[in-house]
Amino acid sequence: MLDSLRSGLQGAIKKLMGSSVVDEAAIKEFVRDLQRALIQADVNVRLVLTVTESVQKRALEEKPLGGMTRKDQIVKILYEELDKMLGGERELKLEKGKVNVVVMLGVQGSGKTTTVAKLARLYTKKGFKVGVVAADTFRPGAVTQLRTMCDRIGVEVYSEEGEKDSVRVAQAGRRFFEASKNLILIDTAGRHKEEKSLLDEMSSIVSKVKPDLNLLIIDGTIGQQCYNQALAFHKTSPVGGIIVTKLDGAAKGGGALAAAAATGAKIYYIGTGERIDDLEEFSSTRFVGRLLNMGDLKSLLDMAKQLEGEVDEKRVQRMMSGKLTMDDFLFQFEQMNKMGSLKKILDMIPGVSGNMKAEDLEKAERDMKIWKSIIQSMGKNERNSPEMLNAPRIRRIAKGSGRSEKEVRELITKYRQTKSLMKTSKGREFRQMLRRAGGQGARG
Ligand SMILES: Nc1nc2c(ncn2[C@@H]2O[C@H](COP(=O)(O)OP(=O)(O)O)[C@@H](O)[C@H]2O)c(=O)[nH]1
Ligand SMILES: [Mg+2]
Repeated sequence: MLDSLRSGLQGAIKKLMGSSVVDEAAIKEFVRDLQRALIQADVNVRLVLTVTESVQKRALEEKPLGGMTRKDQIVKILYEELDKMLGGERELKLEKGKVNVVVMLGVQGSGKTTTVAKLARLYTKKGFKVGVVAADTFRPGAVTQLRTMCDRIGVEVYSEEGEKDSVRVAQAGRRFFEASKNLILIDTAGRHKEEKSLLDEMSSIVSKVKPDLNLLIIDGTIGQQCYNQALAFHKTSPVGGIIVTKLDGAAKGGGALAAAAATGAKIYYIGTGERIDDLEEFSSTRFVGRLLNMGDLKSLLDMAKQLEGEVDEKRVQRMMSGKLTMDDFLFQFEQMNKMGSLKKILDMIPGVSGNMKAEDLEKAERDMKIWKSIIQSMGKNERNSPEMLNAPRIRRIAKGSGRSEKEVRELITKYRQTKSLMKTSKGREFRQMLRRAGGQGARG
């Protein structure tokens, strides 16, 4: 799914990564490429402009975080803006302690009835007591369709033979299940060709039944129309969540983004087939990650977050004055390692390459574990003034940490090297890097 959008966005990123300088012209070109990709994928034009304008603004204004290049920073911004457009990471919150009433909104054929059955199945599995109300009173066979599916999964259905008033069925169904269920799903009709009367019917169901949540079911294959359709529903009955169906086919998928943006509601699930289990939880992080071809983008972002908040100023001051305790040493080494892992992640992004080799990284991680255990066996004085570490102390620490004396000596050697390195120009560079990682650099 979403192939055209994916290849468009990835093409834009690749080009950015390949450019020799990231100046205003390069950023603007990147933004134009993004616009083209999004528009080709059927994303609403207004929306495309909103998103790309904020990408451009931030890309021009924000300075990269420590350990990140300008290019990475821009990709990170794009990611964040797309994620924001999709409503971010939120889960559909239904509480078992109360009766949750959910009404389906959507035009005929969008997949409401199928989705009701899928949800009934999923939430039964999650331990909810689910009741389904068949309030599609118009289409012949609608009740049977729902019953057939729900019987198979053992979910009770409320329907009224001969009753033509869908609002009354919805109300009666709610009352019928209120005492025995904690999740009531109301399937509605979408019979009206003419949009206005459909919207009117939806809005009277919503005002009479007073559901906790209006779920908009949108057909992912209708592309550009998604935006207006979602907006029309949202105006009459505020949409609290979205499910995009039929994303298993050749859907362009841009419509899904558009529907979310039109309502400000989050896409909670996507339908990926006609069978009852073809319902996937929607994660915008994963979705955008897939679009941008960075399965591990999330880890990259987490890492950036960690780097942002981690350096404490006192420690940096102390280290800059040339003093170095064992704890500082370990801390510094950990920071370096983090940069290393960050590089590893950056390596996965097309066009970017870190220069840390995998073996180096593994060794560093191994060393760090060993050193940590050794340092933990030192007394406070020993940690603060490692010069006092003589042979008997080394023996004691080796014993206490379950490490060999050789390993303890190696650590001390590494510590001494680092300490003298801190006084050289390279050390200065490193201290600057630590400072940047501390966030000062990011803010200028
Ligand atoms: N491929 C695919 N088909 C779906 C999906 N959801 C629903 N459908 C099909 O779309 C058609 C209309 O679905 P239905 O639930 O009756 O829509 P309603 O009119 O809104 O109730 C049916 O043939 C469903 O099998 C989906 O996620 N993927
Ligand atoms: Mg139906």
